[in-house]
Amino acid sequence: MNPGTSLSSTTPNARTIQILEEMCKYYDQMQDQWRTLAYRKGITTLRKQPVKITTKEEAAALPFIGTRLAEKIEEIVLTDRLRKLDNTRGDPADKVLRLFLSIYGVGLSQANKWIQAGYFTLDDLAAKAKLTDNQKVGIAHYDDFAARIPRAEVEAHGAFVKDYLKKIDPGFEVTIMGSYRRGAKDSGDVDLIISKPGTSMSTMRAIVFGQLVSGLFAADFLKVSLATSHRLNDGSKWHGASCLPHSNTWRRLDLLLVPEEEMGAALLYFTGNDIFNRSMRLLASKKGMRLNQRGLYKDVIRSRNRERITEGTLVESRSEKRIFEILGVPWRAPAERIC
Ligand code: DCP
Ligand code: MG
Ligand code: MN
Repeated sequence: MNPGTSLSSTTPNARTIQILEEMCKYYDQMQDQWRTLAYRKGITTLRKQPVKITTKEEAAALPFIGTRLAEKIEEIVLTDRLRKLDNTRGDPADKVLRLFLSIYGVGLSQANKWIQAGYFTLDDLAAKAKLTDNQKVGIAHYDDFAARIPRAEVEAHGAFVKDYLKKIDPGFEVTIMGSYRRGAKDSGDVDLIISKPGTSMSTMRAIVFGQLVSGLFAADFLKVSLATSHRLNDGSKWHGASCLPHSNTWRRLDLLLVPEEEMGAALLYFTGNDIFNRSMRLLASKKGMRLNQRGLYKDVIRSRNRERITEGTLVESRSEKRIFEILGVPWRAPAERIC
């Protein structure tokens, strides 16, 4: 997944970490965000230990490891396995749920509805379920979207978009983001920031969502647009799939349109990872500030239950480094932004 993972074999807790990572992956597939986060934090702590952690008392004394995770660590050391993980692996209902949850854009409530309707396979869904357009694409290209994309191919998708856009307007810049910018050897999708210095959003929008996207469809590089929720999209995003010439594997592609003055905040957001972003946002809110993909804001007034009352005033959005400085966080290179 990330370059840090390969280091795990050199720690005295390598075997424990390996099994905890499998459990964490299971919770991630189940879209159980809390347990996924708890496991990731616990694994990070464990990876830093210079000695092997063998008892639940030793484990529970460490940061981010609660009693239940501590008990699991002891169980792994004593038995070389984790019953909970073995149980989930054997459960067929669970397997179906994980299959459905791994379809692009499918959440827990949709997956459970399908199970209650008696569907067990992707073929069942394709033949019998009433599907949205996104779900149809997610099922038809299930294997494509589940496959990791090698780093060189991520680069090729980025280059295709960049070359095409430069022909329309050489002033545009295209930057590959997400796990690629963190240095990952392969990625789940291709994330691109598109920007033209000194140019308004409306002008960029007209060129990118007008000429670029339609041109890339005509070139048979883009294959489909995937609908995004209006709540999450302010007209700066495009989601869909692309395919290189002479290939028939569709890849998920995300475009983010960014005005020059917001580039720092956008770089920070789109580099991730998502957990790192969450911790930066939490830190901002503890300092009375607010961080999102457009900027860092101060003087944000919140009610007693932390609900935001005012938007606050913009402090910084151009420079990624300045956002770290203002938040009092030592700079972390993209490859180190893994929690
Ligand atoms: N992001 C976020 N919160 C989300 C989704 C995304 O903060 N709920 C940010 C951080 C991510 C970046 O956007 O790193 C790109 O999102 P991806 O889902 O493409 O995730 P990655 O690129 O990090 O990993 P992958 O290789 O799986 O695509
Ligand atoms: Mg990505
Ligand atoms: Mn993405």
